[in-house]
Amino acid sequence: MAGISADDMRSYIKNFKMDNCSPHGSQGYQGVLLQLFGYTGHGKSCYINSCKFVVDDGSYHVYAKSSEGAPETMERHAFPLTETIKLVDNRGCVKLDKRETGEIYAQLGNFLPLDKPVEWRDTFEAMMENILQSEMEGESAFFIVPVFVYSVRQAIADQNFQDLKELLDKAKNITGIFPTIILTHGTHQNMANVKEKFRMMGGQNMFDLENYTKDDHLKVRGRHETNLRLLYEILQDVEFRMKAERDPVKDRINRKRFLYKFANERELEKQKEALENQIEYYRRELEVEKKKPWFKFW
Ligand SMILES: Nc1nc2c(ncn2[C@@H]2O[C@H](COP(=O)(O)OP(=O)(O)OP(=O)(O)O)[C@@H](O)[C@H]2O)c(=O)[nH]1
Ligand SMILES: [Mg+2]
Repeated sequence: MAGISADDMRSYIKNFKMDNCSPHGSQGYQGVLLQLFGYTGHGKSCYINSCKFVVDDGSYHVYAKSSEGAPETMERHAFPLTETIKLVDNRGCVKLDKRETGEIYAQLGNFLPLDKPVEWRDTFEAMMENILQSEMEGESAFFIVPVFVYSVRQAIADQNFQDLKELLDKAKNITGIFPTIILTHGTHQNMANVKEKFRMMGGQNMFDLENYTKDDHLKVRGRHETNLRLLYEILQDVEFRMKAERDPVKDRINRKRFLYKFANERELEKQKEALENQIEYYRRELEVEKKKPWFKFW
């Protein structure tokens, strides 16, 4: 690999401090939160274990439980990678409908508590409750980096393209950063096609990755380097963004504003749908009535 060596990348990651990012110092940020999100079973938990493996450079441990088949991670958990960096394993989605995406945005905005089950709820009140409850948790100011984990084993069907694009766009709106896209099962034949689709959605920071897993964690130089390079690039980007003046309090207010707007629009859409269903119901009733003989008579 040209440029920086694996050891230097590891050392950069381990010694990364908010204070050293810019002439403005830490600007009130305590650390970096890598917020992993995406479909269930696409490799979020494995990615955390892989990161710990390559950064600690010891033996492989399963920190974040992972499995094939049924959804595994139902609670948000945060795993410290270094003193400054935490990896957050968020609940994965299945359908990507408005119920799930609402909670995904709440997770991304860091408004859902850690170590508690994440439930898909879709009312305006539930979203406001998330925000209010989060005020009672100790306020910590993290620089949030959204990281979308997608398994290349699943090709992107045309009907899913728009939903995925919207998810990534909204993740950008809430965090201020277009998500880094990690493509797991990095050696799968679908890679070129999936990558092209994400590029069309606006993806720029994309990385192919073959995760280390419980059954396959023999250290391989290429895999170690790819994993380190990914973390290194993410942190370089944080450093770049920290050069500008920022304010964690304003960041959080913006995230709340986004959630409020999203929940409000979703509520209005639901009401509109209910009204349309009601109108359709009465229209059909009227048709039935019209066909009755007494109706014709009058
Ligand atoms: N070959 C290969 N297998 C992987 C890779 N990433 C994950 N896996 C396997 O895919 C399965 C699901 O991975 P997880 O990390 O548990 O997925 P998740 O996104 O955390 O899923 P949920 O917790 O259900 O949301 C596990 O059996 C992993 O061993 C990869 O890059 N390559
Ligand atoms: Mg998981």
